[in-house]
Amino acid sequence: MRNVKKILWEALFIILIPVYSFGSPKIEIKEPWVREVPPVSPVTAVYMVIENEGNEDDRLIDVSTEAASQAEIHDTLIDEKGIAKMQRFESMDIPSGKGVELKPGGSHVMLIGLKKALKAGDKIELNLKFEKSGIIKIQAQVK
Ligand SMILES: [Cu+2]
Repeated sequence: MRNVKKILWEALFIILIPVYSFGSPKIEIKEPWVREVPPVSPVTAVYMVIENEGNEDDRLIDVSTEAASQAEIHDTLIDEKGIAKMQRFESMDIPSGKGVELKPGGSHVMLIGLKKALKAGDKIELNLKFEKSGIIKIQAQVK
């Protein structure tokens, strides 16, 4: 009897594992926008809310755009003197059920080497590459 119970429990376990491990992130990008900068500025920042309604974490691993020669993932950190400094990261975690807000004074996508001046109202296209969700194309408005 003991053995039968054990086998039943094991069978149940084997059935349940695939059900519970079948998770996936569900990424949605909300309110993307680009900061308008003077035409002489070669850099600007892109902000947005990255939501993950899925049941698995994801990670932003790359950003590219035709509008700039380089796009980097940055965060703003306060150093020991209280001065805000930007730091580059190779990736950004997008936890399941939470998501991340990229906002002024915090994390952002830095565009370096703007190919043309961006005026308020212009739109640029960005490719956000996620570890599990793949590439998501978005349009961000300059404002
Ligand atoms: Cu930056």
